[in-house]
Amino acid sequence: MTGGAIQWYPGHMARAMRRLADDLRIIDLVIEVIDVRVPASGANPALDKIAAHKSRLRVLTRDDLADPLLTEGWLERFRKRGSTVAFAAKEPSGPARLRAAVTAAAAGLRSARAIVLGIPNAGKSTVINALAGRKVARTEDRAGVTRAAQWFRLGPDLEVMDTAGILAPKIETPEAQWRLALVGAVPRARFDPEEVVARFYGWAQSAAAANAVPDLETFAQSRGFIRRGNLLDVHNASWAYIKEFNEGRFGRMTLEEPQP
Ligand SMILES: Nc1nc2c(ncn2[C@@H]2O[C@H](COP(=O)(O)OP(=O)(O)O)[C@@H](O)[C@H]2O)c(=O)[nH]1
Ligand SMILES: [Mg+2]
Repeated sequence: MTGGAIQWYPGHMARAMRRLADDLRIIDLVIEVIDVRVPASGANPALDKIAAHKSRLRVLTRDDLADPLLTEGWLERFRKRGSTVAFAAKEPSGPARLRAAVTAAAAGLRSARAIVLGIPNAGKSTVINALAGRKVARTEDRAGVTRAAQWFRLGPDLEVMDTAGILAPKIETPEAQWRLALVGAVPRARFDPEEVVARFYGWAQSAAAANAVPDLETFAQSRGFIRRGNLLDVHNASWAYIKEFNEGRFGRMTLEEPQP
């Protein structure tokens, strides 16, 4: 991945952040959704600046797909900076725990208005639906929140916007690039899936040696990605590989460790 590929539309990101900062004037509580498999690259540090004076709750999603020990480590680390809760969409007690965490985070505020924010595919709609107890999450406005803001009530004095705000992921290194691509935060047209799989496999050899992570050729063979002439269709296999990773088929993995 070239250096150029890392800086995808920085101008757009700057504009979106300015608009979000503007929108945040009517918000008291920021619920930041972070994919717990990429807790470092999956958070946009610009939010720390524009939401510096807001109450903040971090929701670490996809706990069911992550390494439980590393989730503990990340929780401990994030909690030094504010309220943080781990969340797995399918966990039966998840929605109730999430609602309790949001209510607690808003406890000191009078008539709080909350918004759910996060990078693409972080789990924002899932979090909104869990909070609302029904399907409410509509198409998001990439640049912020003001377009026809609608709210649902979470408590007598607590409202949550029914539309999430999208943060552009900040891709600072080639490592962040493949990790964000792998977890679905980068548009498909903007990366080469074979390269992402190769980099992930290289990482897994040392960092996730206990997991049964196949190399792309073995995977392609075992899943029958064979073209005429008995050639392997590694391109289509690489998309299937990424999909299976995100279904947890290679085991629970966290791509980034908290630094001591
Ligand atoms: N396994 C698992 N999948 C999740 C979880 N949260 C969200 N997803 C899935 O991830 C995908 C993206 O979630 P979504 O809420 O639409 O993300 P958004 O783009 O941030 O709104 C969907 O297919 C969800 O079902 C979770 O905790 N565990
Ligand atoms: Mg969504």
